[in-house]
Amino acid sequence: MKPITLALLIAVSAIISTGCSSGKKSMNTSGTVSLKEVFKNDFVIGAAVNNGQINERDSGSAALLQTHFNGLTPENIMKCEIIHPEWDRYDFTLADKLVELGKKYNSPVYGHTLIWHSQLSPFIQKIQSVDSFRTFFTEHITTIASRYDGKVKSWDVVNEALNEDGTLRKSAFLNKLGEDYIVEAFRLAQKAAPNTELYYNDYNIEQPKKRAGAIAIIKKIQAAGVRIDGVGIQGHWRSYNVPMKEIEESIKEFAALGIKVHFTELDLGVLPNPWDNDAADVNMKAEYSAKMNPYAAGLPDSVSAKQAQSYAELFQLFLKYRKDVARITFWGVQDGQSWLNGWPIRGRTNYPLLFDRKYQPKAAFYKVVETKTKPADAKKSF
Ligand code: 9MR
Repeated sequence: MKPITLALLIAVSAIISTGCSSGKKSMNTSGTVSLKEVFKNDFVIGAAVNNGQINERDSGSAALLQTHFNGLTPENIMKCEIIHPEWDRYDFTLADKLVELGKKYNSPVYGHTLIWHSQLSPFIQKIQSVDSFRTFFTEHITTIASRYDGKVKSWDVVNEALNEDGTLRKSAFLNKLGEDYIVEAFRLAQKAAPNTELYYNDYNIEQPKKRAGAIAIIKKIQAAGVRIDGVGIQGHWRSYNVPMKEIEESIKEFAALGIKVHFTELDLGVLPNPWDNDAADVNMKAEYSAKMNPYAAGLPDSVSAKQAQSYAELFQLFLKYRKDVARITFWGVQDGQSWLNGWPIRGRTNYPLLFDRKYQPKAAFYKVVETKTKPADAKKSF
């Protein structure tokens, strides 16, 4: 599509979606279409926030966060290495700031994450005995979950415990505590945070084998009489390669367990993947080459349009299952912030989100809005 055609399309869809009566209800006071307003009867629209956004050093993001989003997830600052840097030292500075920001923006905070094999503090590697490890595990969960009970909406209690084949990932937790560590983590979180929702969170759990592993985990927690309120399907997929059938099946199967489904880290990257898969393992790395960074000078309209179509199809599915889907959180606010600019190859220019580097809504933004305000048009491809 020529730039002028895309610009026209965006302008027209903006006029249409703000001009129709349902569109008007979806506008905020400044007349902008607002995602959180558009989907307010369907699900929470969240965003992951980084240090600059939490410290309010990024005015462009601050405006978008307040206009479009009604859920905040810390991209990094509640992870072990930041919040619990040493055995007997916690640093709640940024987490407390985030809670304050949530109040200011009227956006609940979705805590991420209590137990994860990655981004652990260095002291944990040095713990030798099982007893000491159990003490760390118990105190880590209890201290953090109790401090924020009633202040955060939820916790990803355990993050990414599964391998692709549905078996449990080898981690310090599995190694030291055995496979019951997941149920134990939820038991401790439940005790420390009775007013906080508790989720299991992972990537690729829409895929059949890994999904079966997640279902087994959830059933085990439930069979132990321990509370689990939801599952987080991360959603790091690739534009025009979104596993729609598996996602639909997953929503049905997870909802049948009596828990809510959250899409917790949504982004649809547009760059080639060296292994041609949808992994999100932060340890996977590949070499830079210009061929692997094809859109450094800008996103071609054709790619932008395909991405918009993928987002629209996804949101149509989310709306179909709006009773079961509680939240859609994007993994970042605008393209420049995304982890996908640095993973799995450093120094690339990716475009996975709904807002561009200048904080402007992209074609995907308008297509997503249309799924609600003009569903018939959203179905048409560009
Ligand atoms: O987006 C996060 C990035 O800034 C960090 O460097 C990375 C390191 O662990 O973690 C990223 O977030 C991950 C999330 O916490 C869990 N699921 C996969 C996400 C992308 O790697």
